[in-house]
Amino acid sequence: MPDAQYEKLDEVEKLPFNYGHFRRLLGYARPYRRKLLLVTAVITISTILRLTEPYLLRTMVDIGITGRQPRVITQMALLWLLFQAIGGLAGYVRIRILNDTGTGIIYDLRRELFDHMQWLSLRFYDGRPVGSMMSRVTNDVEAINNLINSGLVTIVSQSVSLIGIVVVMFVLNPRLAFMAFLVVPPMVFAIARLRPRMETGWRNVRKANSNITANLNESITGIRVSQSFCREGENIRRFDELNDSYYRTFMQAIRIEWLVWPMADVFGVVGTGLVVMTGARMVMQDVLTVGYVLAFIDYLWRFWEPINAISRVYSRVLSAMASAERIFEYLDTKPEVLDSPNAVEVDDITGGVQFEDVCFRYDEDEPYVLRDIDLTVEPGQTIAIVGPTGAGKTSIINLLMRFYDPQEGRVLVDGHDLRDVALASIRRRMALVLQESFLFSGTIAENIRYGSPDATMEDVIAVAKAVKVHDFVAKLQDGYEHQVEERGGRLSVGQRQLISFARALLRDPRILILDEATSSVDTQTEATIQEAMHTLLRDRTAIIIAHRLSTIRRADCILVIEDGRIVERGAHAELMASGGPYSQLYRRQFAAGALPAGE
Ligand code: M5T
Ligand code: MG
Repeated sequence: MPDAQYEKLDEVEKLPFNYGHFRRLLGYARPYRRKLLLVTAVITISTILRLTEPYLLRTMVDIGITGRQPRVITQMALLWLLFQAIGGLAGYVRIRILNDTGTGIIYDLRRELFDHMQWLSLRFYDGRPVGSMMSRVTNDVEAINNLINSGLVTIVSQSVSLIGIVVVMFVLNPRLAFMAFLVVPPMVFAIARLRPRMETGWRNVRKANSNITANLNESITGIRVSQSFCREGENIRRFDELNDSYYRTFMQAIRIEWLVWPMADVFGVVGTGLVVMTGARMVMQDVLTVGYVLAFIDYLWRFWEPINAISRVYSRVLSAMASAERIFEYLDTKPEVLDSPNAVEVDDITGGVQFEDVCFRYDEDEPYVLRDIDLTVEPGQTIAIVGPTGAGKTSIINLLMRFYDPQEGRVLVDGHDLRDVALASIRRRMALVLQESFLFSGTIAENIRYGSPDATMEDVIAVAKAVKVHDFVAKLQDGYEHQVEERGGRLSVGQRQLISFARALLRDPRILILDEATSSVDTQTEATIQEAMHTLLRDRTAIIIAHRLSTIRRADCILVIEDGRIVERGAHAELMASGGPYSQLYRRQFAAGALPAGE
């Protein structure tokens, strides 16, 4: 497990706040703007109503109590009750709507991200830990929801409340208000100074989080190997490191908030102190009544509530921005392999395949894995590719499926350069059995039908019989309805291979590509499949990669690949006669007894 695959934590740097990302984030709130507006309005109204409370209090004290008017006291109490009730109702509406929009936003974002990722090219997936990709679709999306959902509403409603309070305070008494707000500018300045740290802090939290998921995914997938090599202790140690790194990054990010709260309190207390002093003096000079000053101080306390709420949301904004950055990075990755704007739809293909001087490497700064590959396969022919491990056999298939584009040369099907045709229209007529077979959770029948959802059960059984997996399935208690777990966990590797094989055949492809399709199947079963292959491969172009030479003897042409080049080609008999690499390979296997007697 190379540590390089984990995301590196950032150093604090002073970047300008990314308004582009912020605006784009707000875009996700657009579909819900009516609802969000409604919530904001409801909250604003209830906040404004609550703002009258100190005034009710003042009236009660100055007119009701001091002026001995019990009616005023009752009136004020009733009004107060009414406003509380409205506040309660507003709370209900708020929670309901916010839950609704929140889940909606998560839904939208996940969907967009998943849709996009489905189309991304293999090069994107190469070398990115699965868990870290998963983390973006799960955790990062949540963080964004958090912001849009509660954050946005808080910002808007609290700002309204803030403005309301400020206005009321100035109307009540400009001099006191001025005293109270004297502390605001230094506070804003202090928070602005802390922003880069907060930003980096939250970005690191997201990264640490993603590293944990990446490690988790790998640990779970590889548990069999880990246990067999007694690596549990080491795995725990590595996980601890990542877990600890999350702990530390989170504490680092949140620590800044610890600074912000007491700081806000100190500023608040200083401001209030100034007001109390000035207010008391004004009462003694008979400029103001006691109720007035009390109401004013009450407003002042309330003034800090939105300030606190907004600065709390501010850190949520920064955290969501870190997530947004990560999500947008994926959304902005263009699929490399993409239909060109004037791509031709191909109705049907006959199955001719051509490679013209193809050179290919997986990465710009890595050596070529395929060099000057030139080959022509006539429709209906069977071509076999043999060669040592790592020679480039699978890479040829990767190009033929257009999982990647070659750096030089062209890959053609029926004379069409793959880059000029609508990819789906060609892939629809091709079927591939991968070297590592992959089953999806679902029944065996669903897995066989994966690429041909309209196929009948008879068709499914027919292909299963052809690849000799029917007898096995029939013996299962629930037959074709047998649930295979994720990745086919409860089937043998050979059984998985055969089911994948059946899946490919059911598509009735014009071009069938088998990458070691029967390498894990016993020689007896393989031999029987061989017989069936005769009929299976009739009228189809087939490209077969196999290590067992018995599988490929009958091919029309055999290509021997070594180190990314075709070093020999021809029919079995020719190649045997020429005494080149193929014949040596064949003899070695024969000597090792890999061939059934009589072959
Ligand atoms: C050929 C490299 C690999 C090897 C060479 C699939 C893949 C391969 N490689 C990458 O760098 N990235 C990839 O995603 O390419 O590999 P191959 O074509 O898979 O070899 P093969 O199919 O002939 O080998 P095998 O073992 O399946 O018989 O150098 O590192
Ligand atoms: Mg391979």
